[in-house]
Amino acid sequence: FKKLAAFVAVMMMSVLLVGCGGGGTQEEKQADSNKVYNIKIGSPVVETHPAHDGFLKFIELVEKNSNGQIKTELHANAVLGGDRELTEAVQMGTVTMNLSSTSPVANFDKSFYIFDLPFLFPDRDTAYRVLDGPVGQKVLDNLSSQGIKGLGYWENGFRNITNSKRSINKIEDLKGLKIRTMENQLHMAAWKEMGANPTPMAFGEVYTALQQGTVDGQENPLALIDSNKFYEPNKYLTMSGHIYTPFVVMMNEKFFNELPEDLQKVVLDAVKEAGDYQRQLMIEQEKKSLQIITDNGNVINELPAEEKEKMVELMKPVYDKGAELMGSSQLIDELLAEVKK
Ligand code: TF8
Repeated sequence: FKKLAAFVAVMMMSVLLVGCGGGGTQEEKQADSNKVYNIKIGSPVVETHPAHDGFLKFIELVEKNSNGQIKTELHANAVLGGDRELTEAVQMGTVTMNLSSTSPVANFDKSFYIFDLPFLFPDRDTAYRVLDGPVGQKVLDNLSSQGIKGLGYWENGFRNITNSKRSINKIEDLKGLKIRTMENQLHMAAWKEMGANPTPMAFGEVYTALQQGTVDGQENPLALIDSNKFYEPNKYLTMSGHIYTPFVVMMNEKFFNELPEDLQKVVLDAVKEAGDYQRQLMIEQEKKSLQIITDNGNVINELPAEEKEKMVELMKPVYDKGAELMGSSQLIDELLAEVKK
């Protein structure tokens, strides 16, 4: 009898162990297929920006492909906060999912600084290829140390300068200009190098700061200059394309890990497909935005090619600073090798 009891005990133990082993048993799969998961999305962009359409596409895809197991709620227009607040909320789990420019995320994981290197990507297609390749994935995976699952990259875009004082035709025109930058040390270093006076500030405060003259200018991709109406307080737009900023789409890691594998795939595939869609929309949006800014009577110029060349030279110490901030130049070297491929 003792032997039998011991045998039964061992059996029960192993049933329990299997039960804890991560969704392996039939009953568990059954239970999983009834469970509903709610994704609370925080978006920092206004509804006229293509990243909002990206989220709408994501929602359509996950709700369809999860057979009703994934529900979503979208809080747009930065009502739950901007890049930094939303990323913190996703880290804590009070928001499930968000997107942010990669630049403020460097304050969470320093490998994100690689995307702040000026004049890194020659064009969008190179950016897509590198971001969606091994280096991009490595950087996404680094977010794991912060309790965040990096899901993929969408597009914010190539940044251009607006200001209230003058067209930027040569680097010297930037001298003393008070430029709002993102909260990112490499961006600040770049503007200092160019002779401007960088002021880091959360995105939500930029319009008022431009209006009140706390800063003279700011830099962002055309779609954001349009959607947040920076062309109203700033009459000068200089097409400089000095940095390409990706959006990184993130999820609370614990939430992601608790999803059954098939739903994890539904989420990842939806981020990818919605991202392809959003990137496509951005190309059209940039044309529309430029038209809107033009129609508003703004003075628009291209930064002359030879000045751009000078700027590229001037940015060399910023690359060194990037290596210093990241503790090594290894990732930068890997990235540059990918860009050249
Ligand atoms: C910035 C960024 C932001 C975006 C988003 C709207 O300048 O480009 O505009 O990350 O929060 O702060």
